[in-house]
Amino acid sequence: MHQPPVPNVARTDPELAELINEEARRQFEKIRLIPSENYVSLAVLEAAGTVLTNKYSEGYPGRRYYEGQQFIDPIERLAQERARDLFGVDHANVQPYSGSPANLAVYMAFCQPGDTVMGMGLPAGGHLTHGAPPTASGKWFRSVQYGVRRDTGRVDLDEVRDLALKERPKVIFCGGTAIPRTIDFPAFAAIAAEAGATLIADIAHIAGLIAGGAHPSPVGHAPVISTTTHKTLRGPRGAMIMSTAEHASALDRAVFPGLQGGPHNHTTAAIAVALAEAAQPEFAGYARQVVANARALADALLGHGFELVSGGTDNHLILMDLTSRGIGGKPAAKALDRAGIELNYNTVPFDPRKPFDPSGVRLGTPAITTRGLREEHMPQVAAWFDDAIMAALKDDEAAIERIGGEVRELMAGFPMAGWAPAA
Ligand code: DSN
Repeated sequence: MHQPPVPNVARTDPELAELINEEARRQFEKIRLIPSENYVSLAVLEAAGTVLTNKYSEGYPGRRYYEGQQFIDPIERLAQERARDLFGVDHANVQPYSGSPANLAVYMAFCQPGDTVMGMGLPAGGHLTHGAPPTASGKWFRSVQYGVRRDTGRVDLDEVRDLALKERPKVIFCGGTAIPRTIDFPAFAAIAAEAGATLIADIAHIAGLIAGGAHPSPVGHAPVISTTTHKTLRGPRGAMIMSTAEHASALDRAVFPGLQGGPHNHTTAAIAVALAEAAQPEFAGYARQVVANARALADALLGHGFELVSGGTDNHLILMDLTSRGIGGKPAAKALDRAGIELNYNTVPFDPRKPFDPSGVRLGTPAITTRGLREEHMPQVAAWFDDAIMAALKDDEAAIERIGGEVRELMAGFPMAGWAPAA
């Protein structure tokens, strides 16, 4: 059952309590490889589930539009201070509701509608909010997009520079959602400086790796850094914008009153807890292990003949092109899920297929690392992965079910904060 238990939900809304408990069990039993997901600690869960949700606090500590902020102000100040200390930045705004609103606030702080903005294309590994055509960032701005090289699968910095000098964007986003390689922040900073643009590092995927010293930091290169708090950073669902002192008030004004009303104080408290956890020495061990596990998993998958975009990984994430295996990303992801291995189907660079039925899958190791899996488990995960794909190609549901049972058996040995067997 879910931990902490939910006896009051069970009494007043048994149907919902059952769904919560079953989701906790599902998270316990599966090998969860979605690279943007994780397991938060019980302390983060507790903080997120408090009476802080009852309070309105529009404004910032010391400057609120509602009374009764005696305890909310120090909570938000704690979160800000811990973010500043952990990442070594001048300023941190911990109020954005999530990554997309955070990035919209960045546009609001630096751009006017119609301005030119630049980011990595979604099919190449960027994020929707980095100027993708169907989003506000693509519709309200003149968006130019860079990609990766066809031969290496890596960001083409020559293309970025040429495009930036030709188009002169107001902002350049680096970072994304399907980038398996180290982001070269100094190179992006040099390009932004030459083009007269402000560099925004979206570190949502790698924030935990940066905090734990397992990926270079953008601090000192990008004056503005946006991130979610729930991926490798292992906090609640939320976001932060960090910056140099110079940009602090423009960013604060963009978040509130520009885009948002009252901050979600229960989330702010849980972010503060997660940031304190990320400052502990064990967190650096976790971050290093995430990367070691991803490398071991990538090597094992390559050993089974799978094709990985860029040939491998430097971080927590692996992007796989399944074209040569004769299966689309979506049927593969669905079969793997039935086999107890959860990931998401994903476009790969230059994908000839549509985003809702793409050629690839995206996987990563933050969640399984939190559960305690290590390099020695990765060959088995890769073998199950291969077996499940083969079974899917042969419509062999019995084999898929057998793998699911074996996965459940393995994961039963790795405790999960948030779930415990019923007493
Ligand atoms: N949805 C997130 C991810 O899975 O990477 C990005 O916003």
